[in-house]
Amino acid sequence: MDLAKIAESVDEAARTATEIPQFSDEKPLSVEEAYAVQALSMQRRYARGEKRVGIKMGLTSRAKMIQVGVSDVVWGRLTDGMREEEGGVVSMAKYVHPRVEPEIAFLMKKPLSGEVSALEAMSAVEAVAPALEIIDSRYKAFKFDVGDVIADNSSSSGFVVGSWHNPETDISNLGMVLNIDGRAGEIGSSAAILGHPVRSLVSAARMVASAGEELKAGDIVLAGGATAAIPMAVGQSVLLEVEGLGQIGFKVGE
Ligand code: 0L1
Ligand code: MG
Repeated sequence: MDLAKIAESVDEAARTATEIPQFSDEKPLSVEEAYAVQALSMQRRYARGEKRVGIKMGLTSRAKMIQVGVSDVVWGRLTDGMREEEGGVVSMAKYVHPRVEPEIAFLMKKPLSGEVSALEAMSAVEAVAPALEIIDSRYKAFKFDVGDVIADNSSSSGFVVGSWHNPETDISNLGMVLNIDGRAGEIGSSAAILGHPVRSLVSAARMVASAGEELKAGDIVLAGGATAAIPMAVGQSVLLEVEGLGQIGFKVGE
């Protein structure tokens, strides 16, 4: 299998916001091959001038793991080009069929990599914040297997981060409400992220290490969705309220 060709195909699909057939229709990618494709496709973005700013963790809830048929979380890379402005307008033209989900973000103050305890992970955190992830599978009808989704940067496509708070804030069980046009669309808790968002950070350290990388000081880590994702549509007002961490949102434009 030509992994560089597959990487070019997912990168072009993301760059041009064009849907493509899933690769598993022809021949499924193994998890190892899929992460190699992801790394190659991200090299193409970096070559165009985008900078890596952190990582996202995905499939961090039991429900999503079962849906995609996996027993471990997945991860993807975040770049500065994916960052959307808090309170700004997100253009649908940049995306294929985007969905938004409520998350918690970590800001790293020290490098972290490998097998670490929850305590070690939290001691490397500078701050925590409410966040919104815009996931956008490049595959037709948002249909994929685990290899497809990892190759497609784990559906990572956009994100918004709110104001940073003290890392000692108790984030174990914060109420999270994702409002669309002033009405609660999804209601959940940060506890839905692997039981506690710090578990996602522990997994992040393990997974980047297996790719020969580390979380660096200044990196943002998106811990994973606390509820199901909501499909975005032009004209929507999206607002996330996180107990104790405040509100963030954006409007959806053409
Ligand atoms: O962030 C996520 O949990 C999404 C990971 C990929 C699966 C999907 O696109 O729903
Ligand atoms: Mg997510």
